[in-house]
Amino acid sequence: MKTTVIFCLLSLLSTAYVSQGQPAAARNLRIINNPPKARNLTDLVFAISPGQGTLTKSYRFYAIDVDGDAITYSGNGLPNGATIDSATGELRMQVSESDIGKTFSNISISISDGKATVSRTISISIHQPQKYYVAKAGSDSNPGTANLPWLTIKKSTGYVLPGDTVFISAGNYPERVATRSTANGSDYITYTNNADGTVEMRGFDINQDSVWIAGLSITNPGPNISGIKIDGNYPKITGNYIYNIGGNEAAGVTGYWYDRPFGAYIASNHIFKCQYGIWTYGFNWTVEHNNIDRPCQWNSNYDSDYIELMGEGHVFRYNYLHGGLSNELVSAHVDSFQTYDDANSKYWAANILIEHNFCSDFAEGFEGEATFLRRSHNIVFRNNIFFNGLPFKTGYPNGVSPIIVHDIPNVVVTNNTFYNIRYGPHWDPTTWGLATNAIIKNNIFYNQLYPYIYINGTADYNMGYQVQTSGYVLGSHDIYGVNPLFVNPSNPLGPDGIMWTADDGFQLQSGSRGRTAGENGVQVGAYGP
Ligand SMILES: [Ca+2]
Ligand SMILES: [Ca+2]
Ligand SMILES: [Ca+2]
Repeated sequence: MKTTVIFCLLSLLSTAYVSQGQPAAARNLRIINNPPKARNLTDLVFAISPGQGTLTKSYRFYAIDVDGDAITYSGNGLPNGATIDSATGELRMQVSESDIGKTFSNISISISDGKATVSRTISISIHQPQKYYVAKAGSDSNPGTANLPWLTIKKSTGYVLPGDTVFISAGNYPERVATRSTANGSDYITYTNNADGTVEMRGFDINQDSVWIAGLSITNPGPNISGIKIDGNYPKITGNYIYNIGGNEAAGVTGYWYDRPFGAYIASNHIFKCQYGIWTYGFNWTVEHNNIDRPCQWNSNYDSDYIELMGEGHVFRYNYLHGGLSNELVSAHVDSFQTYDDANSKYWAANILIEHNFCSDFAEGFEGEATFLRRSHNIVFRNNIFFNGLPFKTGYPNGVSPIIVHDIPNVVVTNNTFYNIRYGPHWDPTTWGLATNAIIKNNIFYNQLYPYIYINGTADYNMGYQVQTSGYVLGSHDIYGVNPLFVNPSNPLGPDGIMWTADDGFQLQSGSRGRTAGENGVQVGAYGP
């Protein structure tokens, strides 16, 4: 991390010097300090119900420093026994049911980057969780109770505090809801259905921490607007149906890159016919068990992809990315996973784990470019199945490639199954040459032009069938020309329709040579270790 930042700074300095011939301009770059940017330095509310006794509550203040300076956190006037971890910003305190209704005031929280300090005086209130209700038969002059519900979801945002739940009854609510940001906490503010039918609405702008959106149907948010936009930390987005959303960066779920929202949990959503499935604009997101289905190029001026990954520390696992159709993706270069950078956006991706995903109907399984900032690194693909690339252009009957890497070091590709894709994994040697330390091991390649090319790193113990090997540099323990004997590749999920079970079509038959073809005799392909 540190090395990368220094490297970027050096390259910026040398670029400034060479292109302008003015060392003074380079010196200016060095002395500018941006103070920490603190998104959630607000009053806090902790929830506890009668009968719960005493609970330990924790809440993480979260700042970013665009210069990459280390940040420290401190507090003054904290409630008795409360602490703040100077490195992580995590506040911990004991809360008792007898504290319900109390407010601890005049607490000063400071965040420093060693050169500048941002401080704010906050309060911590102790709150008994409440339930609120919204229904089509309600009225916004009601109190929001089960018997006297509100009419709009928006109305509830002025009342809810951490720990509260808003139950929304069946119906169509033609509103876009922005959560307010005056108080934060670690207890979830939950917006969910009232278990009485489909709730359809136009999505959320999440502007505070710990908001949970569950079991809603989201569509029609407006031009170039995503179904759910995350600009708060620790949101949970689960079990929603998000559909028919298009335009510039319009995704089922996205984040606000410049605040680096932290710790989003996005799981078990069905994202259907959106221009992009998910943009992970943030840090440390977990994206799992989502069904990202039939991406669609609604606006032909923009690309369309299943997942765009930006940020650090993300995990993508057990997602099903599939269903793209050539006639709905007209000029889009649809990728299962894509990351890129450019001089304006300052995007990058690092320390990413991509495992146990089923991916089909793509031009590229992964398109990773880091040629501008040269800041992306450490992306791991393991136990994924990339199969049946999307007919892309004349001459590309099965997509282009499962993995294309431009200038990203430490890309690891182990125990994946690649089936019916035009070319093999491809490390681009023509840009800055930074795509070093690649590892490509224990994979299966089936029906593609070549196994892999331009690896600067280690490639070995792979198994290939119906691939051309003549003229390519290959691992000495690779095995070619032997059928890996899949169970039934025409039915990847198998008869039970569930991913990663024993009946899956890309499991290997018991007599398969692939059962022991990997390094140290392990099974190759996605069902190996
Ligand atoms: Ca700074
Ligand atoms: Ca793309
Ligand atoms: Ca199965």
